[in-house]
Amino acid sequence: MKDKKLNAQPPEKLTGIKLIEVPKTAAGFKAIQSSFKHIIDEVGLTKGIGLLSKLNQKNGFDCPGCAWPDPDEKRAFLAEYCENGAKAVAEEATKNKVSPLFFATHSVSELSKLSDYEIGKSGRVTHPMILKEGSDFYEEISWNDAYKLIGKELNDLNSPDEAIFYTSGRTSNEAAFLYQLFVRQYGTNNLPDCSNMCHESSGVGLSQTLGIGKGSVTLDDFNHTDLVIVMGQNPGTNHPRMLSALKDTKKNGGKIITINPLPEVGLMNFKDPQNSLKWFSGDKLTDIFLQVKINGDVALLKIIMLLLLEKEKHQKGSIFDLKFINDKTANYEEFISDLEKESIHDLLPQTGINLTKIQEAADLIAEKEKIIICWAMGLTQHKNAVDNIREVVNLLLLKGSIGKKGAGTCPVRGHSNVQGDRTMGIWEKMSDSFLDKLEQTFDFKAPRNHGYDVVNSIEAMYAQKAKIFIGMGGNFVSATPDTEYTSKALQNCNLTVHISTKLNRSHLIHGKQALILPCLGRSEKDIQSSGEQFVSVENSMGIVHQTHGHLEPVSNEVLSEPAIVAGIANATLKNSKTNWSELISNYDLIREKIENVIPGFDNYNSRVRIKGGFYLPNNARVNDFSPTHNGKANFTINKPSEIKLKENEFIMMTIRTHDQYNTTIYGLNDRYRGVLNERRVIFMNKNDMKKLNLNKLDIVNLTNNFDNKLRIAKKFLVIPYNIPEKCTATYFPEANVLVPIKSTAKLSNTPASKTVIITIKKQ
Ligand SMILES: Nc1nc2c(c(=O)[nH]1)N[C@H]1C(S)=C(S)[C@@H](COP(=O)(O)OP(=O)(O)OC[C@H]3O[C@@H](n4cnc5c(=O)[nH]c(N)nc54)[C@H](O)[C@@H]3O)O[C@H]1N2
Ligand SMILES: Nc1nc2c(c(=O)[nH]1)N[C@H]1C(S)=C(S)[C@@H](COP(=O)(O)OP(=O)(O)OC[C@H]3O[C@@H](n4cnc5c(=O)[nH]c(N)nc54)[C@H](O)[C@@H]3O)O[C@H]1N2
Ligand SMILES: [Mo]
Repeated sequence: MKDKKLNAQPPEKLTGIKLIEVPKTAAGFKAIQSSFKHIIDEVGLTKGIGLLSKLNQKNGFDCPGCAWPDPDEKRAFLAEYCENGAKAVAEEATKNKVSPLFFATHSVSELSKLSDYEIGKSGRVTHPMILKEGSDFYEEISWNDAYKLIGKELNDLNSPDEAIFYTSGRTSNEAAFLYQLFVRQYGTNNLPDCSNMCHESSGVGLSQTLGIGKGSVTLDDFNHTDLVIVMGQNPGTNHPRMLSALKDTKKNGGKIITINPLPEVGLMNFKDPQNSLKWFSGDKLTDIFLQVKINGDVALLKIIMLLLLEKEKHQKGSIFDLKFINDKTANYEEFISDLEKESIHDLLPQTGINLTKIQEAADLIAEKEKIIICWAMGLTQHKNAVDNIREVVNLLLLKGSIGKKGAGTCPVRGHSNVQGDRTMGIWEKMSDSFLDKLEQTFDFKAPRNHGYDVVNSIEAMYAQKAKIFIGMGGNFVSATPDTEYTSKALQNCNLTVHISTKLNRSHLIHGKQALILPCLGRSEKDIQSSGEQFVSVENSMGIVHQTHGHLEPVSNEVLSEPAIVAGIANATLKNSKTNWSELISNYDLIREKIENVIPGFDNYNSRVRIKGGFYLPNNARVNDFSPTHNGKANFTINKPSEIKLKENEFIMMTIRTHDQYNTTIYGLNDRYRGVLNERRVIFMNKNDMKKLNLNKLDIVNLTNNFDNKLRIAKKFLVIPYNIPEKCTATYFPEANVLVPIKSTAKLSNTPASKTVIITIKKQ
């Protein structure tokens, strides 16, 4: 086919915006209403209620929505779910099917012109499909032929390092373990994952300072804490069940400080939808709201710590936990002398907050001993993201708020098993001790060179150094930065393969040949030769537990993720000493191997059968910092933001609406921000609008000029909003075209998708 035009970006089309008042509270009755609407539309009422009753129950399946943990003991009577969990489930269990007939009647180029909302609503892929070289239509292919093609193409490469194996964070422990094992037996560490774009900065910052890349708190800590500081996170939308934990904090007398450029509705006020008596009252959650400018967090934390230091100097030991600092930490003196070089006056403009307000927060922090700090993408997706995380740790260390009840670090993870996938070895730079164990257990030589992360993978495909892309879940082209560049990179490949539940844009922006391999979702039954299987996942607080689907699979042709990995491995690896077919006959056998390789999984098969699962070891939780280079918790020296905006420039953060799951668009509303039926919007401060002569709902084009390359996103509607001056917000994936591939966080290489420098022009 000549001149096949594929659209890597969502269409530049407006959908009919309606603005409503920003609601005062989150959740409540509206949330129940919205859950049921999505369930009924996608799944039907009877099947839908059955589904919700199994969601996050101990005998049910884990919500594919987020990685927030379930209560250890008490679970909600009807169901432990939230509005957005219900939407996630509805999306997966949808009645709509993408069958071979669908593909025969819809060309790839035609599908690429649809919006992501429309593509996703097409439904679940039911059969393995191939797009042959030069064709514009996917056709059915047998599983065997698909495996053979992958095996042949992989074996034809000059080096295994020319293949890339991406993972999105929904993949179970069992599937992830087999996948990385296959990839390493094949001969590469090219295992990028969505974490590279997500909490990589947390992993780097926490490992350096505390010796573990994961958070230290448990859910119960929220019942015992004096103070929770929530930074750069919008739990009302992205982790709604976290609001129940925050409500418990308040009930027990704890306080909440929120640090965010936006007064996100869910965090400010919350009505618990699980508690009908509360539907009409509502709880005030945030006690002090610090409306920080985008990327002003290091400056803000430094001011807070300077204010604390002032008090501490009056009376030694009154504010800082000197015993903890002496016994457990290193670099305190260096840290303090660096802090003293900073001036509140110079730092203040970066925060955009008045000093009295910050003083109020510092006074509250000063008097508290048990502090939890929670954060998500608002801290991790900046150029100095690792500094953000380390500065959070500095504050906790000063207060001795780590390794004790009611205190610690809480990076709130995204995908429901993103943390587990890392534990299983999905990482381009796993430690030698992990690789040694893997080699011993499976009798092979594992590659030791570090592999490509997400950004390196895109650059390698663009430069044609990598030629095959295989995605275990996810939607690479829409989730990654610099959409046009990345789409070129994928189109350079000989073969692109996606193991997916639902149709998405990455199936349409393809290599010379492309495969879609449809897999079972969380909610579906997984039957292998020894009978029905379950899989396991690890949540944001390090609890490993089982998840067990109950629905009939969407078609007889879809396979489980472990079965697909085994199929590819059998067709690719000539000399593997692993019996792949046997491993997938009974997932207990996979778990036995995991137990051999990974610390903390002793008696995996029996402990995973205990209702509620088991905790993995966590050194920071017990104040053991031996895994750091000096065996201590480390204070670090971090720099405030270096961004200097020119007169006509703005800083843009790319965020999620209330109606999307990353690149999966559930609907076109962002109810909590008062926007209905439109995604192409830019939130701006009224004063900035005035300076640019812009009115509400004017249409503008956005440009970014990083590295002297012009990137344009056209047709966005201006919305006046409560956001600091010079700061703006748009939604991804629409705005991803503006995120420069080379603009990444130092040390973690995470795309800086919350600090995009743009200019704004009226159309
Ligand atoms: N329903 C639903 N649930 C989800 C997801 C979803 O898309 N939909 N995605 C999942 C995934 S993978 C993830 S990683 C998480 C994401 O969860 P979040 O991190 O909550 O998601 P974002 O929409 O990126 O929101 C970032 C928040 O940080 C704030 N922010 C931006 N820049 C700054 C800054 O410089 N400083 C501060 N202090 N704040 C800032 C924004 O205003 C916003 O409130 O959610 C997970 N759960
Ligand atoms: N500009 C900007 N870009 C961002 C972000 C941002 O805040 N701003 N956030 C980043 C973050 S935090 C993340 S985590 C990434 C997310 O990046 P990804 O994880 O790559 O993207 P998702 O949209 O979560 O992937 C959705 C697809 O996964 C497939 N899928 C769903 N469930 C399953 C399953 O059970 N098995 C399999 N095999 N496939 C399944 C479906 O086909 C669906 O279309 O995006 C990043 N991109
Ligand atoms: Mo994420």
